[in-house]
Amino acid sequence: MLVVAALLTATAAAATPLDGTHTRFHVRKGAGPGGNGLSWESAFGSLDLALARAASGDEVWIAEGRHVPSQRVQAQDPRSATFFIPAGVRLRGGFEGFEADLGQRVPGAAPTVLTGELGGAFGHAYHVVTLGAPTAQQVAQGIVKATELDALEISGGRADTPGNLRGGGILAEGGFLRMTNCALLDNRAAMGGGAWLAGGTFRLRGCILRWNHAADRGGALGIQAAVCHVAGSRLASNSADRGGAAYVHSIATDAPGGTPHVAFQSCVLADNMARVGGAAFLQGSQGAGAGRAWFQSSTVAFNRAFERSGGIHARVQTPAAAESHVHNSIVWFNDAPLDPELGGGHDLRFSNIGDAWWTGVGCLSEDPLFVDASARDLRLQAESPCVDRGDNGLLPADLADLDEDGNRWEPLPEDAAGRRRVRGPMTSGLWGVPPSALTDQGAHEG
Ligand SMILES: [Ca+2]
Ligand SMILES: [Ca+2]
Repeated sequence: MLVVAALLTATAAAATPLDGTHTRFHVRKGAGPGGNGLSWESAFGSLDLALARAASGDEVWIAEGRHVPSQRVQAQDPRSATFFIPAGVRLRGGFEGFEADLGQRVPGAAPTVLTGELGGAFGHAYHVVTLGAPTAQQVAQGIVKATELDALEISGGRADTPGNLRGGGILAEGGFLRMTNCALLDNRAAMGGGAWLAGGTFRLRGCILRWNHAADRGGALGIQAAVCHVAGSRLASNSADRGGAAYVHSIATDAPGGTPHVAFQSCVLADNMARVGGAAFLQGSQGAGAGRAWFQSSTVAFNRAFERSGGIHARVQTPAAAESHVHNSIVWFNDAPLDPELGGGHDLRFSNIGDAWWTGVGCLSEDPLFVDASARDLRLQAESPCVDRGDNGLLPADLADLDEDGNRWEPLPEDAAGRRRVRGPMTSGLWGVPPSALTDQGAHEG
């Protein structure tokens, strides 16, 4: 496995500014040597130094600038350099380098970029970030904390070589990851260009996934045998052979009325491209667990497939056919020679589908009247037929905690722009919403 942790065994942190048990480290590019990382004044000059010391429950604050990994998984291979995040460590970016609390950050003002561009003749790292899975001891003791990535841009990974074909931006096999307000940009792989998320639990909130590419499957996200809840996020202009934005495989069958394993909520999937499944490809299976995903209060538009299923493809295969559940959503203006919007098996409810062949309870097929489709402003005009045409009873639980209030079991509280999901005073009725306030179809509340 990795040699990262073994490389730096010196100077254990003395102060404990977090909670008496855990440590907050600081990283500032250009900081001189000898710092202990415990304050901005004594910041580490590289993220590698902090990651070598951080353990579950610790936090690393990273000041703006481009950060390049240098710790190699294989000593002889420069491209094996990666930021290895031990399970349960929180990485936060977007700092200018003076802040004492998170609220002092100004969104977008001080981008912290983790890049796989190694420079010189080295080219690109296979994986910009590699997620550590919890140890067997941590699992046995039930002390697995979430690994967190917060306000970071992750770009320039290239998992394009045999042995390193999955997860250009993020390689996560197992573990529990929360990713908030991050951008995955311009990463590539054979599978899961932006991120390969397998065998763990993943919650993405307020993220942008753009310009990622997979030669095979899952331009932005490859999801396999995992729990993955994506909310308030935009997946745009990604490409792949199958599943321009997302590829989903081996998902355990959701119990009726149970918690979806894979869900996109208040998300926009637009301008993605693939051979099959312009936005998403849900893989069938010859064994247990086909691809299965829920698109809830989301907009899937302007995606394109060269062969089939411009929007979402759910592969029909025996014995385990894939299936999507499209609820309170818009699937419009996608394009393909065969099945321009949807192909395969879909359960559609209270959604607006561009191809009138597809129907379901509460469904319609009328131009959704986006505010400015050509500029990809996919909010709804006041006259849009999608306004108040959703079903409040289909509002999903806030599985990714979109509003960060710690409550994952309230109804989805926000739209893709962070505005209240259902208009009207939250006083009574189903989900605490008065019957007169109805949710809209699509990612945006009109
Ligand atoms: Ca409404
Ligand atoms: Ca919440």
